[in-house]
Amino acid sequence: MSKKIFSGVQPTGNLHLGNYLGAIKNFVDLNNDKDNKCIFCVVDLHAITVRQDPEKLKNNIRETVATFIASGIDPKKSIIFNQSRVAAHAEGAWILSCVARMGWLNRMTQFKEKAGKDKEKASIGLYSYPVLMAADILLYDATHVPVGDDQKQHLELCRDIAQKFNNDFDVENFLQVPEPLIQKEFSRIMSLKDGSKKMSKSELSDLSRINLTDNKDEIINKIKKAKTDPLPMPQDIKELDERLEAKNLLGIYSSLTNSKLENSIKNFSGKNFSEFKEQLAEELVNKIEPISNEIKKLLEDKKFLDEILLDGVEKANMIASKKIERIKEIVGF
Ligand code: AQP
Repeated sequence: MSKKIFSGVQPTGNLHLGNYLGAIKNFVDLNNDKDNKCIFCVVDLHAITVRQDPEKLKNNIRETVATFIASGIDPKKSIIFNQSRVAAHAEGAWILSCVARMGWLNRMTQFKEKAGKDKEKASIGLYSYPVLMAADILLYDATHVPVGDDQKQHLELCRDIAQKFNNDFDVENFLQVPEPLIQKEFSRIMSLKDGSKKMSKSELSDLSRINLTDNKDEIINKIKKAKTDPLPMPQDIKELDERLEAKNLLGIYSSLTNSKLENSIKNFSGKNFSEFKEQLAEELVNKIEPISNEIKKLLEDKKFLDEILLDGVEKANMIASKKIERIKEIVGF
């Protein structure tokens, strides 16, 4: 069955292995299926929910496009564009924010995590972020949304908003209720320094993540320094509940080698971490180094990247502007 795919990545710099294994790798597979219509959005409106340096943001937008292409997304097959240049996203977010309920947003755990203790000082945008995300998806009638596990709750909210809009305005099936595409295994990659925290762009320590722009030496060094525990490698999957760092590293290894976690455990059972880490670093270098080199090469050709965005903006605008016009008519504008 042909799928309409929509997903976004924030241009907040430091795109990392978690973004790759949790989302971008999946984008590439979907892009390669000729039956799918894919739209990949650089969500710059989302990025400014926390303070961004305007000059860095410009570069990060290009770097995100370069990362998509270097990872294997073909801009001839998929639409790649940045959100701020398609006005329907901001307009749609406002209208849907009048449909979404405070109680729904109050349950969003990502806001609680990102706002931290000082909620009063968080931007309103950070709070209403999931409503903008719903507009992004619903404007394109997306049937499937590939995301990492951390976005599952936001996608459920998007489904609730679509259903409430359709009910409130008595327009059955007008907004397509999308299905999440979350990988069954390894959908949340954790920090290399703390197996209980997700790998993240905004974590201060660069040693906590493998950036997609890291070179071979950086990758090897980060894996050498990755936190483990004093025991030998686990022998049984049950041990992993208590050994979060081992679980994360074995998960990364399994995802990279397309193997079952149980098989990876069997391969390294009882061995020293150092032996496993060598193999893991080798797999990572094989996967990430070519992407990193390609990103750097693409970034030298800003014109090429800007043209891809321009072309994508035009195509996205054609779809989104029609949908927002219908939405406006339905609400009575
Ligand atoms: N650690 C992760 N494991 C698996 N998937 C992940 N994703 C992000 N981190 C992990 C997925 O990557 C896609 C793009 O994410 P994003 O850049 O739009 O936003 P994010 O989830 O807020 O990313 P970060 O790294 O966590 O950024 P900060 O530090 O700013 O909060 C999404 O599909 C996401 O699920």
